Amino acid sequence: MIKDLLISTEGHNSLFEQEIKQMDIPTCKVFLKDGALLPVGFEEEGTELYNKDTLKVNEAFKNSVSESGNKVLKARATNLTAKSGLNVAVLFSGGPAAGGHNVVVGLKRILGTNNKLYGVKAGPKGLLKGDLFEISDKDILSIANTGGFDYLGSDRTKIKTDEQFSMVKATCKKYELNAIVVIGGDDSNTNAAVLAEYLYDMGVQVIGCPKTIDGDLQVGDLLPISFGFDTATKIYAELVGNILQDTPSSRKYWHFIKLMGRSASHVALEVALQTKPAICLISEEVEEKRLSLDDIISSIAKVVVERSKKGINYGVVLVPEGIIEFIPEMKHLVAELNDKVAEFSSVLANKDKEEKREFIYTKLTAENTKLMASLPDYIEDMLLADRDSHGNLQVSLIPTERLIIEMVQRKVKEMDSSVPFNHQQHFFGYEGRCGAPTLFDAAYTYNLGLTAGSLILAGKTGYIASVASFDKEIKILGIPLTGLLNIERRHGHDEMVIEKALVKLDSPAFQFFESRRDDWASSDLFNSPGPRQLWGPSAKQMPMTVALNRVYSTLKFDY
Ligand code: FBP
Repeated sequence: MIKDLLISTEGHNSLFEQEIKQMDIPTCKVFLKDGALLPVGFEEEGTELYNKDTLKVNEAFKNSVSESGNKVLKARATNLTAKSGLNVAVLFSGGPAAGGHNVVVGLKRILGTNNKLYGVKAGPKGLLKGDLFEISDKDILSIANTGGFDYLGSDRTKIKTDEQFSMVKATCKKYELNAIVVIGGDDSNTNAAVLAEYLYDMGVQVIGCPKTIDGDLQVGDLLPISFGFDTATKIYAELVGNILQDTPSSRKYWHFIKLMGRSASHVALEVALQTKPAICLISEEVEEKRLSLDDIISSIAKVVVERSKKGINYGVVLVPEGIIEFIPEMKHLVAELNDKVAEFSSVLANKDKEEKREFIYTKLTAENTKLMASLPDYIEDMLLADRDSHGNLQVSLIPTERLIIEMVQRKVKEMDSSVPFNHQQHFFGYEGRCGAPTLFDAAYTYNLGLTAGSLILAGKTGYIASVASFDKEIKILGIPLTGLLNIERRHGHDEMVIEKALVKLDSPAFQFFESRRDDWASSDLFNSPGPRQLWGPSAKQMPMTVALNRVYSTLKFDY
């Protein structure tokens, strides 16, 4: 009997998965009429987007801007009459984030039975290769509320060459596509903006959906957070809470925990608010206050020594994954390395690690050569590793936590050699990306799917779907992608990309953290938030940073 039960749970069918696939997903009222699900129409919301490079962007994206005028759209209360005969493709792009499957579920349901939804296999690469399949109603039942991107797969291909554009056009023709939905982060939605412009003449609509656990795809009240952030931070907060609980139990270790989040420190800040560790570094603060590596190390060592005087020889330090690029001296080095790695990519490709280092020393300024040579080999090698196809340094591969531990150890010894400093290092990253979505992410993503599908049925192109105002009267929005583009340096030259939203030091979330962190450092005030819940007391809790920054009066979301 038990053996049969165990066999029946094989293939994504644990008792938990059986239950969540059946779970009702909270749905925004605007999509419901007499209990039936209906697409919404759109009207102008009243905001026109403008930023520092708008004029240049408007010039490069003439079609999209002439359509949208860079004006934000909001759902109209009246529902659209259903369309039929459309062929829509959906793809995941970039790193996985919990809830992606529910976007597909929402899309499929809102498009209805008279339109076809195609899944693109393995991300943008699949779009180039024309690797699509039709999504059935049965598939949808098996993926609802499940984690991961495994139903379609994903990749990080940037679509930019003429050859790639021709391949996309060929795919559109082959499947007679009317629309493409790109589910991705800042780089992937840059892809979506470019595709919308390029496919405009063919009449193929392109709509983006905001995904990334990093939480750095945000547009104030219009797009408070990307999906996947809530699930990832709740998973990390559970693990960090468990480690915090271990520290006064075993009383012997300092734990240095690197948390994923390529650039911005939203993940680290959220986890800190949820758990209250002794120390949490915030990359944006390091950059703005121009803290050197030595300043950071000294501040950590000081806390270690002072806690030791009180008999507390343990603690937790949260380190944001991307901090290395925010330390001013390292930022200069990385910027120069990015240019040189792009310029000499073919030469570097044929060299081993040691040869790469020797070669690059000859190409850097004297100051950067000195800094590079002072770093341990394991950091140097990772700084020279290949960038991803969007030109990003692969910070998840850089063991920053190890570097910090080694330097803190030396500093503590210098300050007071009697202080014990035993340490452990961790990296929480991949374990947060594919867990089953929290109720927040499950609802958010399903409604994003309904929004993206409605934008398509309303004939819109070049927008990113958004769900906002989580505290009351959820708003359904379409934000023009061109309004989010800025010029940044990538691969050694200027490119139009969606700017990453970083932690602001004048934001309510950072300021609350700043007001509490000294107390968290001097005595144990940590808490353990426990496992994420789909039902139970904390099921309806939204990210704390979102509630603080959007100045909500509640932590509970409401559909
Ligand atoms: P996205 O921006 O594509 O969502 O990916 C974010 C991320 O999870 C980062 O936090 C991390 O640095 C990176 O992906 C790791 O990438 P990879 O999966 O290529 O190792």
